[in-house]
Amino acid sequence: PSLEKDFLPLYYGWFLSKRSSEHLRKTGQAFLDELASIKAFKKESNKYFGQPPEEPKMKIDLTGYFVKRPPGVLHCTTKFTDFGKAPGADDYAQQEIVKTSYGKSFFLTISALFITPRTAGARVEMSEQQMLLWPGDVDVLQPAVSFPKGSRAHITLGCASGVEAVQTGLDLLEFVKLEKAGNKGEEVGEIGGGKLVSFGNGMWMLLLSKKIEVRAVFGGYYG
Ligand code: ACK
Repeated sequence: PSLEKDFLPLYYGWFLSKRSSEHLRKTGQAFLDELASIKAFKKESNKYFGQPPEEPKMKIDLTGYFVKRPPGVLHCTTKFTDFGKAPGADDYAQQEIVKTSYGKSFFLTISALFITPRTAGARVEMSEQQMLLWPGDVDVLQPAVSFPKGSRAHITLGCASGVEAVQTGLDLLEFVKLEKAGNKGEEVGEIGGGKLVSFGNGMWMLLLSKKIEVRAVFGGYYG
């Protein structure tokens, strides 16, 4: 037994393989490109995505809009531990499943891509086994609204200027909140990859007709 307290990472999560990461980035970019050229999107992009009002018909560069992209390989955060300072960090790190899964390889399933005026991300659908690594205290929107376990699971693809990555999971919970309230959004049509749904307020989701499987290793990021 060590006399030192374990040094915890900034966050735990699944880190995509380089190949899967590149594939998902490309798929995300293709989605942004196609979305930007859709009539219904152009109609409101002006309002929510800062399209210059003097050029309402110009196609907005969404890839440029989500200018803050994660460096290196993409990841799906399970628990943000902030080097041990975050609430629940020790409890999470001490779980047997977290220790035994460390360094193990998984396949994650991505069921949808989404954007809001703040973030662009991919929705992750966990298996029951993967759900064991999901913390019990993160599927919450303040003030104190809880969602089914795993609702927040996502991969950040990009953030608008001035927006922090933590926002992507919160944005996904906003979609879940609408779904929970019975709001299925407005189906805009089929585009490459799936069904495009608009939820208003610049919130768009692409429900993938063929879910994407990515390879990922569970571990910690120390920065
Ligand atoms: O895109 P993400 O899931 O959102 O991955 C990054 C990662 O940790 C490094 O910043 C996530 N993150 C940052 N702060 C928090 C927080 N307070 N709660 C949950 N996740 C967070 C961020």
